[in-house]
Amino acid sequence: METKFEDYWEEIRNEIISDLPSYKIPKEGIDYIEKCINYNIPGGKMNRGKSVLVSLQTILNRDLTEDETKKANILGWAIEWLQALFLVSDDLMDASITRRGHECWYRKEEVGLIAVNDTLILESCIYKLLKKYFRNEKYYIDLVELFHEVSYKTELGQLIDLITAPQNKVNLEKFSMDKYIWIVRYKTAFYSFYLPVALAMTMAGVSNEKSLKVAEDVLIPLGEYFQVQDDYLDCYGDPKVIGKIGTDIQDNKCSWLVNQVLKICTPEQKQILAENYGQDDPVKIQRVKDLYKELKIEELYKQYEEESYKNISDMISKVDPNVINPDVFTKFMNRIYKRTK
Ligand code: DMA
Ligand code: MG
Ligand code: MG
Ligand code: MG
Repeated sequence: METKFEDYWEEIRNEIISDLPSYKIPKEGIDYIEKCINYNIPGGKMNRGKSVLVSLQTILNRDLTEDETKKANILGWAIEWLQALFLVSDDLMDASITRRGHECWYRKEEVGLIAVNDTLILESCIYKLLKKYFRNEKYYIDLVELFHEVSYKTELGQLIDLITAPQNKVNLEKFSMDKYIWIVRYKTAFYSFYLPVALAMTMAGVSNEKSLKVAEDVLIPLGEYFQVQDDYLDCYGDPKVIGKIGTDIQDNKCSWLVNQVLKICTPEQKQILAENYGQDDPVKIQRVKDLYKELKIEELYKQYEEESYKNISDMISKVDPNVINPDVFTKFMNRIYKRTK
């Protein structure tokens, strides 16, 4: 029977847990880490993780060996691991309530600000996994550098996301569509879209500066589209489906929706926005949502969705198949187009 992505989870977790006694760490530490890992790593959509294998298959265009399959899935789990640590810190910084249908990790009584150190432990685990499974591959250092560079970009994106949204200091002049695009490319697109494909290309031995640039040029706009969807779902998604409760309005976020308002609103509407945005008050949040409705922001989103799909399809059709099989991108796009979660 074919091994699925999820089937590698047990092995990977054991890899990390079974190594802990070598540090002579007290038993309660092992229990805590095990709980942290079980709580935060599995349970997502696993789109990012699963896409390494699909990308590798598409690039090589042949059946993969058992070893290749395993390695691609391990890299997929390493991305899920990266995603988990970004989400733990993101929820803490965004003051979110739920994630994947559960209470956010930092909100658990026994966790709180220990979550900060937990994200660092989770990050270290990625490099332990890479070492364990890839130490002897000639592309080992390329993998390590990719994870480092993409992590750095994500952190820079998170930084600007956060300092553009100071608590209780609404200043709509800080927002702009240009800044928005920069933020979402850095905080989301690199790790969610470029990384899985770049890892597969590295494994396949087809990663060089030129081919990675071709991949980046398609995957970054795709990631941008994905984050616009995330911003839309923050306001209009069903918490039961998306597994989280939106916080962008009260968090004063430079979101896609608020930037659309700023593009078309009258000075009076801008005043209403300034008075109601970025405050954790249900009445004010509703006033902002009413303004979105008045300005038909949801309809603008539907338009954007169609246009993006066309633009990205167009970009994909121009990719030279000798550099990389364009199906890699098409498959990725079709997995997220018109998503509701
Ligand atoms: C997410 O941005 C970015 C990272 C790096 C986790 P976000 O705060 O909009 O994400 P979410 O809506 O999932 O909290
Ligand atoms: Mg968040
Ligand atoms: Mg955030
Ligand atoms: Mg969001």
